[in-house]
Amino acid sequence: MISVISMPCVNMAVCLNKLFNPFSTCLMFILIVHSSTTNNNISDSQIDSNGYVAYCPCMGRFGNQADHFLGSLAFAHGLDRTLILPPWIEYHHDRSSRVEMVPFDTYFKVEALQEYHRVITMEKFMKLFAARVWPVGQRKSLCYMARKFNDDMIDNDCNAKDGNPFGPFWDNFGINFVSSEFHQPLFFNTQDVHILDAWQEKFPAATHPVLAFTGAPASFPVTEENRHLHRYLQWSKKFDKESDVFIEENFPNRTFVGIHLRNGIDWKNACEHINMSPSLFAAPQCLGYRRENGDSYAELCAPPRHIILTQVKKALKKMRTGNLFVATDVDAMVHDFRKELRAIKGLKVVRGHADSPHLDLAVLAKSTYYIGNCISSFSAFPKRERDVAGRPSAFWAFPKHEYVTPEKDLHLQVISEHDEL
Ligand SMILES: Nc1nc2c(ncn2[C@@H]2O[C@H](COP(=O)(O)OP(=O)(O)O)[C@@H](O)[C@H]2O)c(=O)[nH]1
Ligand SMILES: [Mg+2]
Repeated sequence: MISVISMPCVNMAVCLNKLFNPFSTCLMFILIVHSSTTNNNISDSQIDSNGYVAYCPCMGRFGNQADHFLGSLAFAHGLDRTLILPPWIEYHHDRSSRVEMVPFDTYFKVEALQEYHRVITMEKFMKLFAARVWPVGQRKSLCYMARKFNDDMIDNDCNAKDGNPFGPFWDNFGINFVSSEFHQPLFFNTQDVHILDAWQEKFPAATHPVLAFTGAPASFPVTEENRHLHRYLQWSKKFDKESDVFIEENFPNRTFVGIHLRNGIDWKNACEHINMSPSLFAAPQCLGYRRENGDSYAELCAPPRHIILTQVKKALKKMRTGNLFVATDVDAMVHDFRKELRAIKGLKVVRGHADSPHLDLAVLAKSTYYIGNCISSFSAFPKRERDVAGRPSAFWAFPKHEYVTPEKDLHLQVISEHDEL
């Protein structure tokens, strides 16, 4: 019966005809009722009675969003709520304000995350569960404290949809908020039982089935204790395969040094603030979370050309290969490598994919040896992936005493073409 009623209306003219035929109108009505109950036809056992966590990955590009993701996963795990996997927010190259939402599972396997905790893609949650679990009139946004940047914004509210990408993100799923709630003074460190209890008490699942955060419920950069969660972030079949094919085509023996050069103008500008920020961006990944290895310095953020050449040369020598893969946002320095390292036997320099940062990341993660930028959260992604897999990595100009003392500096500038390799 239902299958007859649910027959798709492939031709618009036939549909309109049916719509105005009294008998068909009745069928249409049943069809509409049927499809809306289908969405609600979720059994109680499929609903997480502990509730859900949703958030907008509204800060920064992929590297920042990935750091935030790991913290959000830990937060949902701490609260024992299902994490709704948001799409990744991508920005158009034309510098317009257009953003694109890329479903989470385009890049990563949902099943791998499920080994750690309950997760569901936002697309699936909105399609199958939202009407039942999170009715339209009961959607509240959650933020630490009121967000108000201009007079047009509402007082004492998260204004969760104000600005870009905030508005487009929730609009992508047709989500509007009826009101806001603030979670101050609570932060996201739910490993502290007092904090955890306070969250549960203030926001119980019975009254707050979905905690919908204006931004990620996590710190940036990812905290030390959450770094290991990266093991559950596994590339989707598509990216795993594409990176393998790329490696086989370019480096058939699969031995290569992978490097990340972050050198666009936005980066150079950011690096100018390094002296005012002893632990800028992803810096704790090499300087330590308690700055055990000192403060940031200019070369760590924007390594000079001679340091890059020296480190690459050392790495190729150590790995006994001439294969070099260069991923970059702007300048791959291909000409410099070919010229300055021409004495290296079998030197082959291959540049990455300007249009596919994720393919670059997947290839970097599979390199034999990796050198990244300690300050960059993009560089941090393959570093974590390699750490959990036990693969070796290094950072530009780190440790400082090896690369930037005045005497070493002089020494490093002389790169002999005739060194034994
Ligand atoms: N294709 C490609 N894009 C890159 C590379 N490095 C940086 N980008 C782009 O620049 C963005 C840098 O922003 P983000 O990921 O937040 O990292 P961060 O700014 O370096 O901390 C990335 O998301 C990419 O879009 C690279 O090696 N390859
Ligand atoms: Mg960034």
